[in-house]
Amino acid sequence: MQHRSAVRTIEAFILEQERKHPEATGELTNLLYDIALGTKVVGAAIRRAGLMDILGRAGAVNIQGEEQMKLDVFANESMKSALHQAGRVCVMASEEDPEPTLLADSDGARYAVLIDPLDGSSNIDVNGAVGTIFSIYRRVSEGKPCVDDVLQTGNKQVAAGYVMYGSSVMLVYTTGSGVHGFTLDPTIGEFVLSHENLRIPDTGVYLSVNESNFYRWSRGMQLAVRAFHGEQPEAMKAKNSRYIGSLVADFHRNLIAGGIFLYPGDSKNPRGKLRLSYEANPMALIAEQAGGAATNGVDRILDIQPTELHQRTPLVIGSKKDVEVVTKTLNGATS
Ligand code: FDP
Repeated sequence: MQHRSAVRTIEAFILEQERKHPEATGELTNLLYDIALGTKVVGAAIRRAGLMDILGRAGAVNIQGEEQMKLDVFANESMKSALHQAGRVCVMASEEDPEPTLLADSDGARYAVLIDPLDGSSNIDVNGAVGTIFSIYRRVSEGKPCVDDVLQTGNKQVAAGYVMYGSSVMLVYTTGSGVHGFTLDPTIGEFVLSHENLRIPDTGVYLSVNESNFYRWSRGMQLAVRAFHGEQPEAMKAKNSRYIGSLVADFHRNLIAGGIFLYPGDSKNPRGKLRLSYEANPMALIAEQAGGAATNGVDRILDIQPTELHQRTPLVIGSKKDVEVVTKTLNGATS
C-alpha cells in the first residue's frame, strides 16, 4: 500500500519533481536544498535580531555606497557558507560583494549563483519584512570560473526564488515549470509545501511604488500611475496602494493577491534602483512562470544582457494586464 504523507517537505517535493526528468543528476535538487538551509540560518538570526546586538550598522559601506548592516554581513556570510560546503557552486555573486567569489573550480561545480542576501534591509530596524533572493545559472566557463558565469541573461536561469522573512518564513521558487511556495514549520524546522503552482491574477488589486519619486518620473510613468489611482474610473478601477519598501515582501503580496510593483527610472537615477541580475531577473522568472510579466518599461527583463554585475534596471513587474497598461502608456507618451 502506498503511504501518502499529508506533509510534503521541500526536499520531498523537489525530489518528486526531479523524478519527472530522468536525465536529472540531482545536483540542482541538492543545491536548492543548500539554499533552503542557508536561509533557515538567516531566518533564525532575523528572529533573534531584536534581542542580540546585530541590529546596528556594521560600519562598512557596500559596493552600492549603502551603509552595510550587521545582519547584511551575517546573511551574506551564511549564504556563502551554505553554498560553499558541498562544492556544487563554482562562483557566487552577491549584492554585498564588489566582485564575484570563486567557491570551487572542480568539474562537479556546475552552477553559478547570484544572491541578494538581505533584501529590503531598511526594514530591519523597524521589525519589518525582509527577504533573500537567489538566482541559479549553469556554468558557462571552461576551466576557471569567471564573471561570464554570473553575467548571463535572465532567460538562462535554471532556477530562481526568494525567501520572505515575514509573519512566517516562506520560500518560493521555480525551476521553469511553475512556481511553488513553502512555509517554514518552526516546530519541525522544515519548509512544507503550502502553495503549489501559484498563479498571479491577470489584473491585480494592488499598486506598489515609492510615490515620493513621482515628480522625477517621466510623463508616461506619471500617467500610468494616475491611471492606477483611478483617474479614469470607466477605464480602470482604482488600485489599493501598498508599499513596504522591500521588493520581496511587496512582490510576494502581489503574486498572491494580484498587483503591480514599479521601480521606474527617474531624473535623478535613470536606471532606477534595483539590480538586474540578482533582484529583477529572479523575480521576473517567477512572475512569468506564475503567468505575470516583467519589463523595464520597454524590454522584457529576462532578455536584457547584463554588462556589469551590479547593473541597475527600471522594473515593472506583476499582473500581466497591469504591466501592459504601463508599457502601452509609456509607448503612447513617447510616440
Ligand atoms: P533596500 O534598499 O532597503 O534593500 O533592494 C533595494 C530595496 O530595498 C528593495 O527591496 C525595495 O523595493 C527598494 O529598495 C526600496 O527603495 P526605496 O526606499 O527607494 O523605496
